[in-house]
Amino acid sequence: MAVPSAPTFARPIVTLQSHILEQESRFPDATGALSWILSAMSISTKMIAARTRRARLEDVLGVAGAQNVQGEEQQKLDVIANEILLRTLGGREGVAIVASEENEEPVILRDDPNGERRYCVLFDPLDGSSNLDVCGGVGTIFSILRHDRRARDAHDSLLQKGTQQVAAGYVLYGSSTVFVLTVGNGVDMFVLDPEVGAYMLVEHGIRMPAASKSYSVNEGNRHSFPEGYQRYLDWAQGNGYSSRYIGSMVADVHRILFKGGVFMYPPTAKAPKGKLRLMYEANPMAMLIEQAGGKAFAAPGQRILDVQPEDIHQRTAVILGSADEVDHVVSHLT
Ligand code: AHM
Ligand code: MG
Repeated sequence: MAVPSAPTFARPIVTLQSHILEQESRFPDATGALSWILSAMSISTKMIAARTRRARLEDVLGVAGAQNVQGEEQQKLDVIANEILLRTLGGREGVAIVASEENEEPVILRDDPNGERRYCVLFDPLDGSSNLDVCGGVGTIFSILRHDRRARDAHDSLLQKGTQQVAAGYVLYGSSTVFVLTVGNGVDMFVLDPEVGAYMLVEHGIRMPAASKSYSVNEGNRHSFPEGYQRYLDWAQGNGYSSRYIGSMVADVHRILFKGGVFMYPPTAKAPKGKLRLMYEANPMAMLIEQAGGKAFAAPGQRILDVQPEDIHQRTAVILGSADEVDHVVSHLT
């Protein structure tokens, strides 16, 4: 009788949870705190994905009637997503401070100067939420920093350069729900299997294309961009570039991560320092893009990750994407 051969597993099934544990096991001194925080991001974003899918049915589209700290109207789902993240992260021992786009002040959860090593988590709970009413892609963006126990207060602990991030990621609630993560050694992508309720690893060590003739910017603002950006757009249009802009940073950056190109949000007359927030939009995206082989600048010679923040809600101009395409933009700005 023939002896059955051992089964071959061409491609092992790896969930986000098992991936996090595997990464943790590489660091013998790890306390497990970061893994618990990432697992909180996993469960929170599954809950937000579920609410997003049911938004029209539960009548939670539209505005909540309040304005956030940026003076922008909060969508009902912005508020729901923010609460989900605050409640989930609030239960994790390893979180010292959380800061959200939706809250003017950071929330101090645990601040024992002699306590365990803990982390700060900054997030935009539902970026691009004005796209929700039209079924457009929206996302959650997050950045994780070490809590500085010697810091005088929460702001002092939070105001660290992007280079200090220990992990960053986003979740895109699109035609599928994808979780893109870096813990500083490359970028991995997981897709939520809605039937199983788990994020499954689908791409490991993502490398973005070095070049692609595509730019992503709100060209309606073109006449109020600094001249260098206008010169770049003239050059790109004369050289056969395509324009792709959704108006949802997570969706636009996700496309660029896989297809290449450059995403920009320049200074405008309305937003002279740029519109996007440094600490929970630009920094996590810049870390992901650099980890995938791309570049991320705020201005010529100014890498986003090197900007010293002075305010947790500070805004910045953003130029990020394929290395060659970012170089083309920057070369027109000087
Ligand atoms: P939000 O955090 O209030 O949702 O705003 C951020 C969004 C980004 O997702 C997107 O890149 C940008 O605003 C779009 O702005 P505009 O409509 O000015 O092009
Ligand atoms: Mg946002």
